[in-house]
Amino acid sequence: MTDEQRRRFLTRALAAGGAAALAGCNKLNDSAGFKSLLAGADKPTDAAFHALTPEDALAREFTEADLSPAFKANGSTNPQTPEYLALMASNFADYRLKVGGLVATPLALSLEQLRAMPSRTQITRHDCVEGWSCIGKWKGVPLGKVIDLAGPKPEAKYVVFRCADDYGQNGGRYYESIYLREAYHPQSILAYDMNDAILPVPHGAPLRVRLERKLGYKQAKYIVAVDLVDSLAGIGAGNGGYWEDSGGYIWHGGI
Ligand SMILES: Nc1nc2c(c(=O)[nH]1)N[C@H]1C(S)=C(S)[C@@H](COP(=O)(O)O)O[C@H]1N2
Ligand SMILES: [Mo]
Repeated sequence: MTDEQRRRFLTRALAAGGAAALAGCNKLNDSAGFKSLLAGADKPTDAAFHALTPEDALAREFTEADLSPAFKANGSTNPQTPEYLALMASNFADYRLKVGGLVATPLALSLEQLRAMPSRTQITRHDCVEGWSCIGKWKGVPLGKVIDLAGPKPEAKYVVFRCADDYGQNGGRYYESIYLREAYHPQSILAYDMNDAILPVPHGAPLRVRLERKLGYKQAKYIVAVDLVDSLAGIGAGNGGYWEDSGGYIWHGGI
């Protein structure tokens, strides 16, 4: 991250901490994770981060009683790309999750197939760097199971999530990425249900990722493809995600 990007990131994050509380959600600035993010923003190396919190540690899980009365939707909430409008028109019957890149067997999985796989349900807190958190219940297929079905090649190092929405005025597709090994964290799931209902459009229908040890912008919505790659160079501007490319956000995004 350049000094300018770092300055913009911290300014945004700190301004957000002072933002008004949202109905049903809480301000983020009292969260320990958020403070550790700010502390780490100066030198966000994975090694430093994982010295504080082991990578395989679980994010806290909550109970039904803790669910936020309303879960804020943020970023894209109603994608208008022709691809997405067509999927929505068929109520996602024609949706296929493509799993490709450095895999033995590229896949195209329907929602029915994804729902037939083993599932995990988790009640967790979503923390957005804009200064709000909400607790929601997510059900989905463990990301590692989907990747294992395709068979990662030995040289695969990253998982890239490709989304159906064009973000903002720039026409750039939203995307995100993580280390391949992070896909096997027990709380890394491809969620198709939220709060005991089918995942609604504002929250990423028909499929979004939940990576419960990471900040909000890593939780890619409207996922149409998962690609295994050995380098992030040449994808977007090469920083591993839409906001990493355009907002100077930290790629690791851990909490
Ligand atoms: N495809 C896509 N995924 C996205 C975004 C987006 O704009 N497009 N916004 C991100 C941000 S910044 C946040 S905080 C969360 C918001 O998820 P929610 O709408 O379920 O609250 O989605 C993340 N994933
Ligand atoms: Mo966010």
